[in-house]
Amino acid sequence: MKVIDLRSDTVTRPSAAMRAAIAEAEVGDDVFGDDPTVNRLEAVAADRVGKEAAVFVASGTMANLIGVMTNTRPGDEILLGDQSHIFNYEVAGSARIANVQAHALPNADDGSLDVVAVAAAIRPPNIHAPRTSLLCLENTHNRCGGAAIDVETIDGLAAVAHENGARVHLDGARLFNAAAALRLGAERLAQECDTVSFCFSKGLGAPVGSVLCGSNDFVTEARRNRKLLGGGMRQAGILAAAALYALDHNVSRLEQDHANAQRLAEGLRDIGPFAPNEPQTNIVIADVLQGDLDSWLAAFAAAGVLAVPFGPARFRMVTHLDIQDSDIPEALARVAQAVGAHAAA
Ligand code: TLP
Repeated sequence: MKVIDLRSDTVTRPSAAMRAAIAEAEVGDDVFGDDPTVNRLEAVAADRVGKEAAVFVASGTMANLIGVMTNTRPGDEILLGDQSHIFNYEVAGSARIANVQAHALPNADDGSLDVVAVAAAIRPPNIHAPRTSLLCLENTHNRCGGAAIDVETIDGLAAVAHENGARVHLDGARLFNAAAALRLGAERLAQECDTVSFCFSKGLGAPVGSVLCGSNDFVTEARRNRKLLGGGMRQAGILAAAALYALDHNVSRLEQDHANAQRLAEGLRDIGPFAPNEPQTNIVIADVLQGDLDSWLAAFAAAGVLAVPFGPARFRMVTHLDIQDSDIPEALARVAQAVGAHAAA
């Protein structure tokens, strides 16, 4: 039985063509700035999001941590959503390593933050207070069901941060999914943000890697922080080649993942004891209305459908480029069978 792995869009395996690009990559020592493939990737990536420069890093977590470190000073405060990846899933790196204090504001269901709440949270200069130096946004928003946050909202939040002397970092791990859903360029979505990160290892199907983009001065300093974290890589061109291949071949197909997520959510709704979101991109989040989450996940897994828990009574399924259109009805049939077996028991 073929396992239909919907745990994340990180589970993809490099295609034969991507492996060929990796095998053929020209390489050098990137810490010396000598790797031509990394240099090309950084230039292409910066251009794709409309920034002057980019630095290639190992992961989305590292990109965000270096983003926070480079945009702040120890003892500063950052504002971010209480559902954000940085606040929930990055092992408190911003507290432990960047030495900043996180002030979490409630994310709305659509992944946005309230502009009035952001303005109110930015502290005026005062000898007692930390400096609020950075606002972190996320698009698409993972825990808010892959929500694509519209450009007016991003621009409005960035404007309020800038008016009050704070910078803006955008965690764009799935920025190209947001761009596809909103039918806008990724560079437009990131335009008012000072720095933006995005990942090649999620919807784009590369095995490793993310980039952190911003001004030339920012990226020069970010490279120092990458070295500090042990993230200076040597013949990283073999990884950059996969990322370049992903940008060339796997961006234009993201809408297919979004259509599959919609079909998956509709099917789950019809099956019964689950209340899924209406996915805008490739992430389906479903509340479990009856029965126990762990038992459902175990029953799905026994039927060859993998999902992850995403709250006490909630699971997540993510579509990606290793999920064929025909896998969706098959996954739904298996889930329906598991539900039928549960009802009969
Ligand atoms: N998210 C992973 C898990 O950590 C939850 C996933 O499967 O979705 N920003 C966002 C918005 C992310 O969703 C992720 C990964 C990251 C940053 C971190 O990227 P990595 O895993 O490369 O460190």
